[in-house]
Amino acid sequence: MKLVVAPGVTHWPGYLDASAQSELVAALREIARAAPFFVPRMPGTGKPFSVRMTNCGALGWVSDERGYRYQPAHPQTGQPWPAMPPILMQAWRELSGYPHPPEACLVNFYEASARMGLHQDRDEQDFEAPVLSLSLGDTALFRIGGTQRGGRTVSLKLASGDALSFGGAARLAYHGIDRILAGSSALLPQGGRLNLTLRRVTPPPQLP
Ligand code: MD3
Ligand code: FE
Repeated sequence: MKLVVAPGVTHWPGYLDASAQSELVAALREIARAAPFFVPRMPGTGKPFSVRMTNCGALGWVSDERGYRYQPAHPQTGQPWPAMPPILMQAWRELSGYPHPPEACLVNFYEASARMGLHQDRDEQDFEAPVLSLSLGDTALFRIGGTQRGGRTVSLKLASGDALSFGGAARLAYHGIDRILAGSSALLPQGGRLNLTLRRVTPPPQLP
């Protein structure tokens, strides 16, 4: 079942069933073994994020004192990011409506006290492709507004297995995570929430 939450925002509650969620958690454990979670820092100030991050796919999003960017290697190991598992490529094919494959999957880990302030995702060169989010573990209270900071916002709960896509008018919307509902899921034995965002970073190849 799909719900259009706002123009460009589509929600598929329970898109991943229990077995697909477990399969994805197992794939993420392998990814985190090869590309350990790191603590991103705010450009300029160096203030740490409360969310920990890693990536899979050709490119990964990183943030440190020098700025936000996509890069092909892990900031600490220098190794290329692990490949995107087939279950993520399948979700992109089924839900994105975009004819070219994703290049980056940012994996965010939230412990119970972690938050993500309202922001826009604008480090990509291609805003034609949607961003596709998959949630695992504890439910999050997610908030989305318009393309101007300070406009009205709506809140949505994102539960384990939910998919959400942001395209068109919503691609440059402000959004953030207000809080995590600790203990709402038993998927991750130690609790917390994983969010995966699949993204196209560069424009698709041009036909001659
Ligand atoms: C709306 N992540 O990684 S996912 C992020 O739950 C991020 O970890 C949040 O915001 C999380 O940048 C929210 C939902 C989401 C992701 C990308 C968007 C919403 C979006 C891009 C444009 C508009
Ligand atoms: Fe974002």
